[in-house]
Amino acid sequence: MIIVYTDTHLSHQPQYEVYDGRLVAYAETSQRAETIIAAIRSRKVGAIIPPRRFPLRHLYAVHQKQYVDFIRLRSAALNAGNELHPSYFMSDTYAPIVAGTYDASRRAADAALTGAELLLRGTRHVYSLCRPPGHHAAHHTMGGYCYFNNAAIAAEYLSRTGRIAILDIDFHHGNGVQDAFYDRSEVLYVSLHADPVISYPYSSGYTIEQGAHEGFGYTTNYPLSRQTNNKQYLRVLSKALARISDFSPDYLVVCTGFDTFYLDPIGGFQLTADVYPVIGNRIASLNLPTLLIQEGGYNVTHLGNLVADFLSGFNNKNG
Ligand code: Q9C
Ligand code: ZN
Repeated sequence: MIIVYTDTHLSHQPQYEVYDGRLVAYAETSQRAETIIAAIRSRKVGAIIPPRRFPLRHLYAVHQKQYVDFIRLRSAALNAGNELHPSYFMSDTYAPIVAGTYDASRRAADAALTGAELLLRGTRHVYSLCRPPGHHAAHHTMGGYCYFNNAAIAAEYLSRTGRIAILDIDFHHGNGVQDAFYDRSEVLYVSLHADPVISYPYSSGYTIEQGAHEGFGYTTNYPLSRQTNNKQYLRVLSKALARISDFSPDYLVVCTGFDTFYLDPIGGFQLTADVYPVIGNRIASLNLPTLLIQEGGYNVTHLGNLVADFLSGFNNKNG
């Protein structure tokens, strides 16, 4: 397994998100990525390389140019320590812009693209430690701590070479990824997430959303109760993996979130630490060239170990 990481994300340091009109501490902190990379290093999960720089056209393949420009120009106009809560290009109030937002988001997309390029060159497994995350970012909207949709950008790039399956195991539905490929039949999107009746993003992730036009049948949502335990989760994961296997993709992209952990401060099913290596192992058993993209996970005390456990289970697919 190759790990793609840069510390450019350290320049993205929002202090607050607006939650029902009130300022609350920003949950998507830089400590998240720091604790993950520390655990990866100490557990020797794989070689760590920096992302290569990719041209903007890869971002424009998923996002509106005006939207990308907006993030770049607004980031550049801010002084250190200042924070903009824009009125435009937003799907919610959880993605403020600070001076380092554009650079960090751009390099997160580069990390995803670097992983995709490695797969094209024959590497079997790559983990891109993207921060900020991406799966809530849509064509011209940021939201849910996301600015550029790292997974969709990588999947779009890979889709020029083959059929792509995207598995989303973040606690929240990946509305941005679903939207990007909703009417396409050569990119499958399958997501397990908290029932949107009770959880963010509320507006999408329902079973009835199955794709449109040519893409009908190529989006599959599995909304789950917050009470879901390890055994119940693994049962639904098997169904999701069977759908992916039926599709017989050339590449698999995984939106890898750890906010499914029972102690997560903003999400949380009833999943315990010992299930993460099993989840990794089961996904690896699909035997596909796989790009793992970091999404959510907010318990910084446990996050490093959860990710390292998951990646170890993934590495150990025959064990
Ligand atoms: N203050 C991802 O996991 N809700 N985004 C925050 C709590 C927003 C999560 C409410 C959740 C967005 C990538
Ligand atoms: Zn999430």
